[in-house]
Amino acid sequence: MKLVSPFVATIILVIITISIGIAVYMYLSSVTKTSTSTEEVINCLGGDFKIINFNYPKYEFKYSREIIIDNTQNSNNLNDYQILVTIDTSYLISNNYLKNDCSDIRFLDSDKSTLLNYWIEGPCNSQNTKIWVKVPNIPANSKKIIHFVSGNPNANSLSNASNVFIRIIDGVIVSWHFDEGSGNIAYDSSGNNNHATIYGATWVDGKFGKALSFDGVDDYVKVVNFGGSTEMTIEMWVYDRTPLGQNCGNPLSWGYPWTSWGKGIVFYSGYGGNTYGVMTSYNNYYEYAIPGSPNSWIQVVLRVSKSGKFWESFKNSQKTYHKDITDFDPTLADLYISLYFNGIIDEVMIFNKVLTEDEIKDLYNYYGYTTPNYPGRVLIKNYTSPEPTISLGNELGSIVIKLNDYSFNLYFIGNPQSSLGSKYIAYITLINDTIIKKDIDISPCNLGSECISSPTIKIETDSEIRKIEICSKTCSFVCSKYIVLY
Ligand SMILES: [Ca+2]
Ligand SMILES: [Ca+2]
Repeated sequence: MKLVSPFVATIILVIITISIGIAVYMYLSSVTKTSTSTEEVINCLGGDFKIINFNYPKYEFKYSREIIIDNTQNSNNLNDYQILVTIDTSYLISNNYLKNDCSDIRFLDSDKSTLLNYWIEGPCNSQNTKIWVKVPNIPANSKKIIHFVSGNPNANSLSNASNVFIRIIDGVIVSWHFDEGSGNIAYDSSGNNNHATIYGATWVDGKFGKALSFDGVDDYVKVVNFGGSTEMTIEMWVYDRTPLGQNCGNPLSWGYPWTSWGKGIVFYSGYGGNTYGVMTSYNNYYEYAIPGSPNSWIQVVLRVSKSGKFWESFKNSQKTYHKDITDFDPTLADLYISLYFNGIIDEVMIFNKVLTEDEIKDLYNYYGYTTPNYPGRVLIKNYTSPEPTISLGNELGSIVIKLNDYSFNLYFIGNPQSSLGSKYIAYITLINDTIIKKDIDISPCNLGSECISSPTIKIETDSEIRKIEICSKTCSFVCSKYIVLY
């Protein structure tokens, strides 16, 4: 093996350093703006390294537009409120104001700097792209402006439904909001296309938006049998107009358990007088399980479990009845909303699983949004009445914001052979003194090569970084003195 003299090694090192310097300069130049940081060479047995390409970009977004939230009709302060913004992303994409995959969308609070959580319902590249944004505070009786921004090729998607909604419940197989307000079809927005036909029922204001009113004589809604499950939950809102003590029909009948047609599920309100009974099989005759409340909205829930051998009912999220059962094998037929029921019904949801009590409470306390764009999911959101209206305001041109996605590489100097290939740990201290630990694996490389760690080390955090220390196991965990301060 040919030895390299210290002089030659120094020359090589200088050339490499200059090359890397140019590369780093070119890299940083490609980012619009970057905060300043210090770099310090770390001395460590078996090889020295330093952090390069440290990147805490303040990206420039080419496009921004005001979003006007009009809450003037509402006397409530709204906190962590989910609003729906509809944007023509096809226009933005065709004008190079937005990446083709909508990944560079951001929303900023009124201060034009605080990033807001959002979720792109979709579809991207459409004239009507639906995007949900969680707004920390919308004052009562007033207007508020937030900002939509886009147009940065370096930005990655931050779209995340879990960050926007209170809870996401899966397993929904039917969701009728009854918000159409006209026509004779009630659309299922669970994504399963269980659309129902309306016979005689009329559109009225409901618990949430519109609902259907039934005359107690011959009005009903029907959907052909779509099958069920041996684990099920039915949830609905009921407004009963029948006076106390009178037979008030069935809010929901799924199969006709009292005939030879088979076993099914019925919310039966009758001889007990405004007490909703539940029947889960032919051999399990009516149980008067849910006390009624004439002329007021109540949430009615039934959950049935074959595996758990029980069924239970809830009124306004409170459990009202528990029944042990030995079996549950419904032979479900067509489902009817209302048979001789005199009242209003709204927001019917059916799940192919047993909801937890917390999920039932959230459906009672908040609003369950469903969309075919996210099939099988209920997105729990805040609700107020009247809801604030959302409109697009002025276009404001480019805007510069910080993104909390850091990245850096490690660059090795000198003779790194004894340290490369071993594991390093980055200790990242945030402004609030939280420390994030991150393992770093580095492949061996030869002296004279560009020994840059790959892939780039990325750190996503909601906070700013105070300092980064790189600790090497081959240095007995002696840590570097590398410090970044803002
Ligand atoms: Ca409704
Ligand atoms: Ca009628």
